[in-house]
Amino acid sequence: MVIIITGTPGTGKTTYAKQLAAKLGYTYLDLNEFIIQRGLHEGKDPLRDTLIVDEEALLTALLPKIVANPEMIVDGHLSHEIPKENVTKCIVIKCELKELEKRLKARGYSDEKVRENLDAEIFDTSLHEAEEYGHKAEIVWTSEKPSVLDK
Ligand code: DAT
Repeated sequence: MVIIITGTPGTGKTTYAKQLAAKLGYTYLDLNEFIIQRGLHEGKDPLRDTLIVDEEALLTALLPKIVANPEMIVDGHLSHEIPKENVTKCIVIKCELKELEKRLKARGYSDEKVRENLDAEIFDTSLHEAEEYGHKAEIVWTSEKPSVLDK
């Protein structure tokens, strides 16, 4: 079973993914680390302070690894770009906005980067992208779920 854990930065992907990997005895893969170690990016986008990822090269490097070890948890906000044929389960991690803002500020993110990530969370960007890639996403909240939402 290959489980992908996606969501806005700061929502709690890594915490959840590592706990799940330990519980299931699965291999944990940090997709950002993988991208950096293999040089699967074209540097940093100076405006957004994020890596410009070579998505085609990422899949070429990643898919054989997943096929070779199907008991894997893949943690990263790009993990939903893995084709659905190679994924058993897609989990989108979500977090209430005030709590997410606190977490992002605690990371020392600029106001702009905090805003950008809050917007991504408000618009459910990860969830929509995951669905666009054909994944049937399951949502996990790492904060108290906002009462007005029924997700
Ligand atoms: P991500 O991998 O999505 O960037 P993370 O796992 O690094 O997120 O967590 C971001 C911060 O939030 C970190 O300080 C730990 C905290 N956190 C994660 N899951 C949590 C939870 N279920 N309850 C409270 N805090 C949590």
